Amino acid sequence: MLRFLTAGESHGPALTAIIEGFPAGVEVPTEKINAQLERRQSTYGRGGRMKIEKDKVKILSGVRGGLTLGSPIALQIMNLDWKNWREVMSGDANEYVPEKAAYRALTRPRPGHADLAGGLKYGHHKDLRNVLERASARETAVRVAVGTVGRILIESLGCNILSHVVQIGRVEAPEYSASHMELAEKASASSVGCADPEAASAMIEEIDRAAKSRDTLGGVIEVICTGLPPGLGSYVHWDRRLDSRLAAAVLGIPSVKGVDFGLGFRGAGVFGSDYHDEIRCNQQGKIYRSTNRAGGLEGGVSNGEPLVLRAVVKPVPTLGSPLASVDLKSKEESLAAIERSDTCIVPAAAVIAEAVVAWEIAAAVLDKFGGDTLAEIQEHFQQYLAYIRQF
Ligand code: EPS
Repeated sequence: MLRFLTAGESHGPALTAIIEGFPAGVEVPTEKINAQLERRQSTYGRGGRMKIEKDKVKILSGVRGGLTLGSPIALQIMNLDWKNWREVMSGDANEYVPEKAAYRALTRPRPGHADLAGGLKYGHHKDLRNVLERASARETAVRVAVGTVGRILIESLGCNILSHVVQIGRVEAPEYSASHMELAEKASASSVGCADPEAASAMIEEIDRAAKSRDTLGGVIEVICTGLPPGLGSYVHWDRRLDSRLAAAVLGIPSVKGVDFGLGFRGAGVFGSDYHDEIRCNQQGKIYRSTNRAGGLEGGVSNGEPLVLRAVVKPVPTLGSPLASVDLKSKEESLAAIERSDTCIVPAAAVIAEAVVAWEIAAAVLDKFGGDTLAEIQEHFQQYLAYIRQF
């Protein structure tokens, strides 16, 4: 079973992850992980924190000379902002300065953030920083590192993952007709991750407008995975459905409020005859679909078509012009706390979504083709492809 855990506070010394159940013999270059970390950081609409952090992964265990050993893989990303927070955040009572921590205490919860619910749940109402430090989307940095390890595995089997931004605020990109490769190239050349240059400029203007009025913006992203064989996931039980596992992983990204597949929510008003993808057979006897409204999954099982997943991302809840809240110290109504934050994280969410999707697909691949070494997995995979080709 492939699994991972993460630990780390936003302004703590580091983010850490431990991966368990990953096969031996996979080449994991740190540069590949760092390239994804940089993609997550360099998108338009981020705040001052991204000028401080330069995320780089350190592989602490489970990899030797670039090759996985089959043992637990420990990954670490240092928080460069830690030096400014040591006295406020240190776990070591000798370094911790209570007066400085009290000065940074947060008692006016931000609507939309985990502050209030988390403070009540864990008894942190006297200082909601104890909530926000872990609820912060900073943690997604290490999830991108973990997801990239999974991505390397599935890429070695011929799967590819890309994403693009389809909406920011009121600006929607037009439907694209480009090939997946072109879409990926154009989206990664855009600072907002949008493949359509005109829409991308309008998105940038929309973000600038929001920043000027000290407001924030959400949007919609799309992840596409090509090269998946049919048969990943299973219809036999709800928690083995690949769509339910992917949706859980993507909803686990802070700010993601909804996930759909293929036509998804847009298919609500469509007749069944215009929704479902007819099954065809070409002259060489190959079964195929001419449409992919299902988004690559039927009955919770991959069907061999590209996986297409969308996610809606809510606007960042930390507002420079704050909404009404209550000071938990005095119980008086007051404005929510203002913390340094981002205007729009939609393009970053697309990179994070790629990573968590890659991870879930890697887990599904190991469920189906499992083995302790990459060579074993590849052999099982090739055998299965040969069997599938008969149809
Ligand atoms: C975040 C608030 C901001 C973001 C942070 C997530 O951090 P800070 O409070 O330090 O300015 O920049 O995101 C990251 C640090 C990151 O690496 O993505 C929040 O409250 O969720």
